[in-house]
Amino acid sequence: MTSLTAKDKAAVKAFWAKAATKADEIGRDALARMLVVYPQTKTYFSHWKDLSANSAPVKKHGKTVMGGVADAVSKIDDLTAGLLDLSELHAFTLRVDPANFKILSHNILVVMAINFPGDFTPEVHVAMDKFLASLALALAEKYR
Ligand code: HNI
Repeated sequence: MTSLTAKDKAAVKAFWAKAATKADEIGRDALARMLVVYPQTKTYFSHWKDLSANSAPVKKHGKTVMGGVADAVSKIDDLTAGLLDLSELHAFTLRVDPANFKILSHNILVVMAINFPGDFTPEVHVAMDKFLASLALALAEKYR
């Protein structure tokens, strides 16, 4: 996986400045979408009664996840170090299969494209895809 260039990082930060204004909705919709499109992910949230976009836990966790994404944007120059604690949590406490990080990242991309069709140019798409792939890799770090 090629590392992020300065151009990628600039594109991510510029797009995130816009996307952040809708971070909570993006997180909610990406999570709800993941649970429908990749139903195997429901096993991690079996304690939630309602898994739809308008359920309180989905809204709350969607906001939490995007808080993690915002944190990663601020640590874009060293995601592995920056996300070490979060990786540890997902690996050892939550035991989330790391394959799911790519899955959630894909759903975040789709929801961003839906919400910002004009801004989500092919250049922004490749930068965000690489950033979210780097984020997924950093979260999978403690699994090795
Ligand atoms: Ni994830 C908790 C961020 C992917 C299942 N997750 C968190 C928290 C953050 C977070 C932040 C709260 C940590 C804390 O309590 O201190 N998760 C992220 C990010 C990604 C991600 C940035 C990838 C983009 N998490 C996933 C995936 C799954 C997942 C793919 C499962 C399919 N995460 C969880 C679960 C929790 C969680 C489960 C605990 C939720 C709870 O109710 O305590």
